[in-house]
Amino acid sequence: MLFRRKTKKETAPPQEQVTTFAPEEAVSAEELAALGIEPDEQTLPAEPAEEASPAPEETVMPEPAEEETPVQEETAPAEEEQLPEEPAAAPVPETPAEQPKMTFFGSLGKRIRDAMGGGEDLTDDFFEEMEEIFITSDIGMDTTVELVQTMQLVAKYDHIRKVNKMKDVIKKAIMARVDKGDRHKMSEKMPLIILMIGINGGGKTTTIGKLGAKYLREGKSVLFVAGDTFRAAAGEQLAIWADRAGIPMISHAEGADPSAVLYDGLEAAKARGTDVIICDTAGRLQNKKNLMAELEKMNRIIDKQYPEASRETLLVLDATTGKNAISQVEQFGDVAALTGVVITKLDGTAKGGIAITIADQFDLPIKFIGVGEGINDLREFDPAAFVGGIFDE
Ligand SMILES: Nc1nc2c(ncn2[C@@H]2O[C@H](COP(=O)(O)OP(=O)(O)O)[C@@H](O)[C@H]2O)c(=O)[nH]1
Ligand SMILES: [Mg+2]
Repeated sequence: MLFRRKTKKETAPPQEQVTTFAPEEAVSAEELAALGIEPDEQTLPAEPAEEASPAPEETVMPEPAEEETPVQEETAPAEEEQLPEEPAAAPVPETPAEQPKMTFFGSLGKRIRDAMGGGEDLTDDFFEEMEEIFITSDIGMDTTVELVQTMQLVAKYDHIRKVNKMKDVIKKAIMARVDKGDRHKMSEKMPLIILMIGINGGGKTTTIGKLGAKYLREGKSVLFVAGDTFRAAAGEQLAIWADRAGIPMISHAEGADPSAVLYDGLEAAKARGTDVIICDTAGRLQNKKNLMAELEKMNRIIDKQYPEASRETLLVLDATTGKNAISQVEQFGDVAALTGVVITKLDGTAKGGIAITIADQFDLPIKFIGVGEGINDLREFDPAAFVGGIFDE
């Protein structure tokens, strides 16, 4: 479809892509605005005196101490290794979802913070280091180059001359790629039909369970539709989540036509006045033609049965698959009109870089992130909180 914004040019060596950093070069507010960055109040350029004086803050680098604390977050899910396909065994955490500190930038965040540690002058060396950190953190070449160029522009505009003053610049550059404004929000118009698509094992069924529970907590009525009829286990697994959350579910036997299940689901939802209908699907990307036909048929059923309902089609992506997630967006983008993505398994894997790449490479908002296997381990995607996570904020 039309999501792909750029073509890859993975072959060129990184060094050749970085423009040389010339701090004195003028950057206009328009140039920043074109990148989606709101320029700060322009300070007068002639003020490097302040930067040059050995300001006492330069030694304020408390990060390493904080590195030890995040362990505390790992205590809950640190039981046994879960086998795939068996979330039945996963404990249901009864604690309500508060917003713990996000740790999905593990090594990426630490390496960025380390690179900013000294009070050195800002030169090409810093940008080359950033480039290498990005590329080795699941951030593709195109996104890396754009991030570095944006950082250089912002640094020039903001008259940043020291590497330890780069924090806001880095945040702004990443935000410019990741933040899609209101599009991160789900449609608030009820009834809402959510189709979940994505490859097997990505976390669709688990996300449906969590999302259903979330809507329920918000006072909405919810119905699950077991549209993954390809494997019996898929329906059983969704039934467990439905039980857990106390959400009704419509299902047919294994091998049934998913559209027929959806049809029944929509009839039930209309009769009950259900607010949110969440439909599972089978993620058979190997048979793209079938998948496309199946999803088209499901959409036709919705057009016919419930045209007044609002809709979301969410692609569920497993962060631990790294760059493979990119080709999944391309492939599923070909077979469905996606309205957003959910990035799962961002807990403890430190693969946050892939989220930056996906947000940058596609015109698609990240709607939710999965941060564990428990029923409360789903977060609405908040760009500022996400980017703040790099600096442990
Ligand atoms: N750690 C972690 N595991 C997850 C998350 N989301 C899903 N899983 C696990 O990933 C596996 C596959 O999930 P499932 O929902 O069955 O994927 P589906 O095949 O796309 O429906 C299961 O073991 C889930 O418990 C997450 O956010 N964090
Ligand atoms: Mg499933």
